Amino acid sequence: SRVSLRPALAAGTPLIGAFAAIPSPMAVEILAASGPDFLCIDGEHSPIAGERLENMLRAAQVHGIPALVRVPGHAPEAIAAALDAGAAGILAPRVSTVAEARAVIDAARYPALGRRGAGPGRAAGYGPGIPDYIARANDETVLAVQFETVEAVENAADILSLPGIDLAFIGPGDLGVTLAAAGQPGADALDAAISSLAAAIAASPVAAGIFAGTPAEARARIGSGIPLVIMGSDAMMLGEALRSRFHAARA
Ligand code: 3PY
Repeated sequence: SRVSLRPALAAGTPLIGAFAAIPSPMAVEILAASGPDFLCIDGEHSPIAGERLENMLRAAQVHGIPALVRVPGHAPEAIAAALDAGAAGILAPRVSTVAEARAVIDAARYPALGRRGAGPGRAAGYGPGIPDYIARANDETVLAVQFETVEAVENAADILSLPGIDLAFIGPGDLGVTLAAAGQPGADALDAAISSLAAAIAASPVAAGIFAGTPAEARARIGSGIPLVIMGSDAMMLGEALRSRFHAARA
């Protein structure tokens, strides 16, 4: 059964999730059973696509947890494949210009908003549900764009004025890297860029989200008015838990 994050995003409900980066339906089941509001399967930085992606989506659905998919880039084929496989929505990485945002909207939305192809196999139950799915998908699937470059900070307001985007997700890691490359290293420049993005998003009808490395950071972001947080990944948390256990056993 399809679950939709859209009402929660529209209401500004705090939503805490994590990246599913381990390319395994079993890892998704462990993550989904651990209490997230949603999860985001990471096809950008992990080797996840095709049938494996489909099985990871199935695993999340077994537990009733909405699963977004971070696609590897802006290729319409990858965006359509994730949505057709039953993703609750997609997160497009590195959206920095209006042209890039338009390309992603085109791929993720059916006409008139975009040009998504009408073959939603698994997402529509493989058959009679297709017309109904196509009629509802623009209102029910999530299109999230990731702001993570200096260019995105400059273009955020213009990008957010385009119809069809539900969520703007801030990536502090890449943002810090691109700020440093532009001659603005350090925490203060990063904080200023994040504040500028958060203000642009707050002034738009689009919901705000951000990556957080720790529970304390997640709480602080939610307290600052950014309701959706992706708190690390299953791979990071597995490493963290194992390191702490080995360390404790040897203490
Ligand atoms: C970033 O922080 O840049 C990320 O991509 C995390 O999702």
